[in-house]
Amino acid sequence: MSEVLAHQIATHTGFVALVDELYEAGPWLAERAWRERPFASAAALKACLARTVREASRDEQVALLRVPADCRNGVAARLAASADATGPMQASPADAARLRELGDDYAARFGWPFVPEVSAPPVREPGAPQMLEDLRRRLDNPMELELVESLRQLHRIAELRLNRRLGLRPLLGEQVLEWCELLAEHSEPPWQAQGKLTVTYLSAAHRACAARLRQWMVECGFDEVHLDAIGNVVGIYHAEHRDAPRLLTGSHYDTVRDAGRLDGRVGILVPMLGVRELARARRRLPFGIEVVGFAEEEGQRFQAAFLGSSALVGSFDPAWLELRDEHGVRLREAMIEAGLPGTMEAIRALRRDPARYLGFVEVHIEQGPVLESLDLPLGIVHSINASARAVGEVVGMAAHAGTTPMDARRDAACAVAELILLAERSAAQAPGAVATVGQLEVPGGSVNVVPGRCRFSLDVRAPDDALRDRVRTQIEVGLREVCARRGLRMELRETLREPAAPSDAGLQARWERALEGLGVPVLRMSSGAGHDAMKMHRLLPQAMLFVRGAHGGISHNALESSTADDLHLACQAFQRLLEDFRASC
Ligand code: HGY
Ligand code: MN
Ligand code: MN
Repeated sequence: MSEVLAHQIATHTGFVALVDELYEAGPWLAERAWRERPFASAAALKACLARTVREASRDEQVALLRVPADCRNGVAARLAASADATGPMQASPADAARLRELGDDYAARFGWPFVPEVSAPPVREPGAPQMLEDLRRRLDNPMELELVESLRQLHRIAELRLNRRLGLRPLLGEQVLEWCELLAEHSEPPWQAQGKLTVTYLSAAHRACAARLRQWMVECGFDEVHLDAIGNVVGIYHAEHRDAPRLLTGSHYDTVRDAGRLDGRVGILVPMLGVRELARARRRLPFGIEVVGFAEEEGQRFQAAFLGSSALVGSFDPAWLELRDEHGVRLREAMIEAGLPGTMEAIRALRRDPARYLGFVEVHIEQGPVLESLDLPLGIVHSINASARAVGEVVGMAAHAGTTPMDARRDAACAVAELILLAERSAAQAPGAVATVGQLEVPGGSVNVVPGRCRFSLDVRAPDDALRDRVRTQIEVGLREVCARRGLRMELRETLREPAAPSDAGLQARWERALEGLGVPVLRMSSGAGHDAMKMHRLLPQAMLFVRGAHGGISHNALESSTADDLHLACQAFQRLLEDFRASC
């Protein structure tokens, strides 16, 4: 903990004064948090204050959000408050008027003033248009969800005030966000023109991201940087002795369509900064560090996922080379067009020898609500859920929408509609399971034609393989019954089946020691999302570190975000993990 903070909170008087400066809460918050001392770090103090608010009464929480009664309009006061935290926000007279109008609507609907999301370096101050968009979005929130969101923003304002008070700048976290913003400049048409992010395997945008990652790795001081036969960007920082084992780490740089800017990328950039700090200090560890920017994890362009990490564990299926994308381009052709060999010989050569590695770690945004709901910046993954994906098609009979009686139809889309609700019901009845039909298409459909064909995707996940399989089977059997009853034909083709991947206990313990050293409360949690770590699990002991996401941890959505402070802690945790390995070498 910084000297300044330690001194400030050494006395009850100083502590109360600090908490009041951060939250303008009156004495109750400080009094309750004071009982929780000592605080191992600023992160521990922040987590304690946030938890104290979360455990307070609803009236106390709402009172925290209410600016002094004499403020004419919450937005104005919060604009002033945000100015206090991050500098004034510019607004045109029209925007300012609209902000006040929506701010009044907001206060009337929720009973407290709008607490805007304040931004901090490197993200530019969003300005009035962004605040108007946030206000409009949050005006639609259910009451209790908006209370949580508002309190989260209050904690963020308090965090920025504490940083200013202590002269703290989360510079490593800011660097990660800045790099994420720069990588997000590369997106595919038509998404780019809409200001949205889509980077699928080996597109021009994908290759531009690879080039940037390579350049940054060189600038960070990696000894070797190369693009491998799959398109993985590989950076190696040697140990004191070249033939020493290496720690393998990394994540993916491809994205889903209309993606967030952090998914995958954070897990490449955090370790890159770990190496940068070692190189700047001219330090060598008793082990090497190999950072991999996996080229493909999301399975968006071709109906196969984890192409990058599959190559490293030797499970790349040769049949994948013949897969075609929506334009009919084969995977092999896309590779060759991107300057890659496109041969199984080159791909097989990428398999890593497990004897040369200490294990695999991956840093990733949580992509879920748990850390934010517990006001924790980081979490340690104890297992990654099992998953199965499939694509399917139901075939009936196209017919005239106007002349075909309802009891004479063989409507493929109606069958898939039943499937969607069946999938939802099956998963909802199985604790921890999830099922999603994320893609739906009536090929060549017309407004006045009964759908004769309907294609769909199916994604089923669960904490263990048996539950995943039970839900998956239930859905498939149900769909067969629907098709039999409706006189339709169906086909279902599996495209992915990944077993649950329990994290290595030793690596988890290293992450735990890293968090304890930072004074961050340790939470072990499962991952509902799939990650390269679940593929690397086949070859090496693995464990992941999760970083809290903002906006309820939303992901695979442009709202995906995290704070420089949380990402800075992730960088510090990674550095401590390196030191933990060094101490045991
Ligand atoms: O789908 C997933 O869980 C990951 O984001 N690829
Ligand atoms: Mn993803
Ligand atoms: Mn991911």
